[in-house]
Amino acid sequence: MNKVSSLQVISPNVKYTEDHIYADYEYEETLVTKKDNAITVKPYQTSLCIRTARKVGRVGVMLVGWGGNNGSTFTAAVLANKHQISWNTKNGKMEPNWYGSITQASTVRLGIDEKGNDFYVGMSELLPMVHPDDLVIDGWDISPLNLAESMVRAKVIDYDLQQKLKKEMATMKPRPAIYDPDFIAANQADRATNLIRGTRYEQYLQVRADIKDFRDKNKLDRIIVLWTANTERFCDVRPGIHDTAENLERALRNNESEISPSTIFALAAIDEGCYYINGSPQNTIVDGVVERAEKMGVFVAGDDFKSGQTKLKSVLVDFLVSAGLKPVSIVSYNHLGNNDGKNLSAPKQFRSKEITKSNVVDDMVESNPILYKPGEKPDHVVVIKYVPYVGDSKRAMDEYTSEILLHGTNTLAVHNTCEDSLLAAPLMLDLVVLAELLGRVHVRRDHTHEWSGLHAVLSALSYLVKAPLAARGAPVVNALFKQRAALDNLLRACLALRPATHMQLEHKVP
Ligand code: NAI
Ligand code: DG6
Repeated sequence: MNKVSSLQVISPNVKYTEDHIYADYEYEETLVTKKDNAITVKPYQTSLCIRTARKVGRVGVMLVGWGGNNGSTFTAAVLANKHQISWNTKNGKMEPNWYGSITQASTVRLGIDEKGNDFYVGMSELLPMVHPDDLVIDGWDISPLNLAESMVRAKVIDYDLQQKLKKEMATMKPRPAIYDPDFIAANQADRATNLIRGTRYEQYLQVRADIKDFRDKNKLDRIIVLWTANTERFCDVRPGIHDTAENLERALRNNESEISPSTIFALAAIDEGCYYINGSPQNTIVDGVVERAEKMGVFVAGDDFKSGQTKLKSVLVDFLVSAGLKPVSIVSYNHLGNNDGKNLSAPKQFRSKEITKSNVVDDMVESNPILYKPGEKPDHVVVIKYVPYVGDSKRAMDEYTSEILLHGTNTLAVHNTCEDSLLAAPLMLDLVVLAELLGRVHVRRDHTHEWSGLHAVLSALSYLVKAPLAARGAPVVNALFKQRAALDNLLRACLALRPATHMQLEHKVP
């Protein structure tokens, strides 16, 4: 079970009842207007009541692509931690951990102690969150291999740990899935033998039946469906098909070929009251899906886990631009040898990934008109090569060239060996844990208003993805530590705690 936090906020703005945490929160922003060359700044405040349900309930995770490297590694990590399984390696006996998970292995600055020193707590201690040990896992895969066979195929988990997990993972078998060869690389065809047959609408109904079956058998209160299947090509978004929930449903019933398997999974999940999270780059969550999620009062989030090379990119470019240095050339090369890399060796699937790996610097560039003229961007190239020998151990090599004082240049060259699935699995956990928590958060202006959930597009999870989805009209933030601060401060707000400013005025003002 989770280390139940003894954290208690003593404040006139926080009230604990048996079922909820109530927080009266003053949200402050600054309104800036610019007219000609005159800039005026006007602080404003919005009072919010925030309610967090304390009961977590039974939480299920259904992975689309369960038999993949990420899915089998995630499952192995949950079981190894749950059963506290140790294993032997050439470097000695190893114990399980959740390194790489911000909910399980990172801390949030809470404030200062009586000596004026910063005080940190584990993120999962701030508010009641589902514990990884309590997650119930299921899912689908076009490949028929059970999870033990999938783990062996993935070649990610140490051999001795595999041996200790095999028995339990062999009992886990992915449900037949929706396969459309038009959306993933042709080189995936040999895996595609565990399939839901029939029209797209019949497939949708089967996925809904699977979710019902999983919920009823395990008596679940909340299910989160997480896509960790192969990258699809972008679907050609068409008015009259993808633009509204009604059109999407009609098109589905008409077996429209431009509705992707991932969009069918998303619709089925949403219609079963599940949250749907897209761990891959394709444009699954079209407007019709968002509208459906809004009507059903569930979350959608994505796109594309941000696990290694791109995560570093969003830090380095933020550092350079905020230091007044001008990145003018970014070259992101990588090669990998897992099945993801095999699928991405096809042009249309590569294009999906190229988009999400490239757009991640846009907000940082646009934040500094001193360095960049309107529309000006660094040269930015993404290269992905499939080299079977290296397997899941992706080699990322990046070069960042920036203009510095008096048109000098600085070049950063980085070699980053990303064990892709060992980096992605903790993010999968965080996406599930945080989505489940934020589903128990409701807000209202004051007692004269009804409580409402957060917006259906859960942009609060942007720290974990490359191409964050946001509510219509909302700005997209990719700078990693802005994303992290936004998340930390949202969790603090649920306890009526002001945003962390790191000003340490206690030590600056006499
Ligand atoms: P993988 O190829 O090992 O696993 C994908 C699984 O999905 C395979 O078992 C395949 O049989 C299955 N599959 C394909 N189409 C399906 C469908 N329509 N329904 C159900 N199952 C289907 O790939 P890996 O390494 O696990 O990555 C999974 C996804 O996560 C990929 O899209 C990848 O781009 C994305 N991703 C991976 C990251 C990482 O590994 N660090 C980080 C960011 C994104
Ligand atoms: C090619 O890089 C394979 C991709 O699936 C990436 O490994 C994956 O998207 C992780 O991306 P990044 O850029 O965050 O390491």
